Amino acid sequence: MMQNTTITKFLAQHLQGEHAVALAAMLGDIIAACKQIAVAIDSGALVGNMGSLGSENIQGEVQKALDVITNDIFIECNQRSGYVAGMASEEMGNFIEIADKHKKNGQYLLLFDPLDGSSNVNVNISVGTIFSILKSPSKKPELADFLQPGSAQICAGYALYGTSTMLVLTTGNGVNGFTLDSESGEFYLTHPNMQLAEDTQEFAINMSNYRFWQAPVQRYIDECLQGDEGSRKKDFNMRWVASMVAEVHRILVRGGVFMYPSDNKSKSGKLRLMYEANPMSFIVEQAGGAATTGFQRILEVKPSGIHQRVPVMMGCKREVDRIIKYFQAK
Ligand code: P6P
Repeated sequence: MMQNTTITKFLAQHLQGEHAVALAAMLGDIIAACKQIAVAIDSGALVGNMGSLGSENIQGEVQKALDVITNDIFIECNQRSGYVAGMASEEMGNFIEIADKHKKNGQYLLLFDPLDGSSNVNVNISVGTIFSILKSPSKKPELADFLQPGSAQICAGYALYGTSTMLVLTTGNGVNGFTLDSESGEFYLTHPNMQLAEDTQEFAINMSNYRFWQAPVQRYIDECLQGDEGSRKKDFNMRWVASMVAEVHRILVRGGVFMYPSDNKSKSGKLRLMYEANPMSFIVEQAGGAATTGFQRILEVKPSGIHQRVPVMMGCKREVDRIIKYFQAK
């Protein structure tokens, strides 16, 4: 059944409060960027954009051509509304201040991972864009202005470039999902008021890191693997796509828990707080789930740097609460 609520109509009906006008304008630009990114990815192999550039980003990760292309698309599109005063991206060492002529309207900060899971792009597995919007204390933002806890976000969302292109977002009043109709170029409301299942029997973790995990993580996974013969008294399924956007989306739709804990290999974990963990935690909590580092609520972590990494365990609240209990019992 074809939906008839476009994302533009939905936002006009539902955005409220002091940021409503600014959010409508900024989300319009984000939607335009995600549509362009979807086209760039779709035609990637056809125009020779699937390769690596041989350069590394600030994370020390080899940059794909599409990492840079999508980063440039996001920057160009998100200067149009005049509300964004500064941007920070996984692909850029420092934040960028937007030129005065492009920020006549207001002062917000946009943080993003333009192509999360990009190592999957040349094997045709789903990838995504993650974004987070903060209020900026000034029109000339400094680094400290970006370093706000995730609880300060006014909007967060992701685009998932999968079997269909979707946009899922929250502004603090629940989570809603929209699917792109490639013929009309419109995003339509297809997943209203997304709510995480209370229970689950599915976990997502990169099992190859088992020997590096801390004891509470090994305990939780061991119990899942023991299935109905162990203390959980039910069998579990495992998934690992190596694309956080795809994992979190699956969890929003059918439940589960996603884990990228810190371990003896990466003491702070792998995922970045500001433009991966925080926006995804905001979405998961707004859908009734929970998100923890093992020691504290991710949204309460006081950032120390734009590219700071944190341990991430998020999803069904009952499972996350169990994991927290194991860290406390450690
Ligand atoms: P690994 C993608 O590079 C990413 O940042 C997340 O999207 C994903 O969940 C994780 O890293 C995958 O990491 O170590 O399994 O390749």
